[in-house]
Amino acid sequence: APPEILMLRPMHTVVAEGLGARHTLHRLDTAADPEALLAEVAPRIRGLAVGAQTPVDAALMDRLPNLEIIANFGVGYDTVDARAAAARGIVVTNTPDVLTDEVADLTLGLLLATLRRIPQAERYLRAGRWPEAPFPLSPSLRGRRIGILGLGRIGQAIARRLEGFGVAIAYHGRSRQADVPYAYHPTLLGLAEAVHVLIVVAPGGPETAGLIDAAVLRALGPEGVLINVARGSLVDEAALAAALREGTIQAAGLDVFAKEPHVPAELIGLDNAVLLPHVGSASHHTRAAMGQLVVDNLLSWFEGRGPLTPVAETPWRAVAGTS
Ligand code: 8YV
Repeated sequence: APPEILMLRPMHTVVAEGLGARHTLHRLDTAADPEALLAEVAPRIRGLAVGAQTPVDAALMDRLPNLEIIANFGVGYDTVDARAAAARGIVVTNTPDVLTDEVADLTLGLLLATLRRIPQAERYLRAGRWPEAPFPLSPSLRGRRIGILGLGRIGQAIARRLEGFGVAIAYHGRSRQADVPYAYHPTLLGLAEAVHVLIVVAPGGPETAGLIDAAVLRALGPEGVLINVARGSLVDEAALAAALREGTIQAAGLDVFAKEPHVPAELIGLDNAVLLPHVGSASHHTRAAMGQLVVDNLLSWFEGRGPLTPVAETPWRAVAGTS
């Protein structure tokens, strides 16, 4: 019998189309009675296709005794308890690489929008205010030092783009990286003190929760700008709103929030914040590529060729011809 796969919530059409052909796909999102469907199919489910909206915790894994693989749509997989999966011998995959350039592009767009106040300028024009007076002068990227928290695949793609803008680049992460020409700071506080812009692109989850706190924002200083394209959980949002309101930092550009899709009203009320609805990877091109990688991980697994992009917590031996 074809392997049975469960989808909890709506996902990109590429996922359902790609899986439907060779697998039996059960969809809780379109089921009349999701709980009844889950109870019926749970013992037969061997694969799970998930997006960031649904946490996959140990309790769910325990309801699926024959689960072999969890394929996550997204490079970040903080909503999947990967350690619990590892303990049960379940492989977790994510979607690295295919979204790197897209997210890096968006980050540069958000950085420039925040500094040069592009959305505010556009609102000014649409409000008919241009004839009254020119739009007020904005802060600038010129002469700034940029700090990157998390110099992984996406962080490095952002840094490569920033090189073209002629700005100094520094970074902080768990360890210094060989072969990168950027200044390493062993502490986040040290990095925040040394730069004017802090770009957050580190993984979410308990280990990084609340890293950007009041002390880091104070260190960033009155000309400081915070850009977050990672996870809202890394930032103390109340401290950030206070820092923006009181001029502790100059501005912030945020693509992610702690309780998406809820955005604190306090942030929405601030003119020095540029706020986006988590669109870092959200182009037709890149979302299709991410969906295809979810499908390809599952196809590869059920053809006995191993996962294509397993996460660090559930490593897999390299399979000849696939790496
Ligand atoms: C996801 C993301 O598409 O990849 C990630 O980590 O945040 C986005 O690209 C988003 O989580 C939707 O599931």
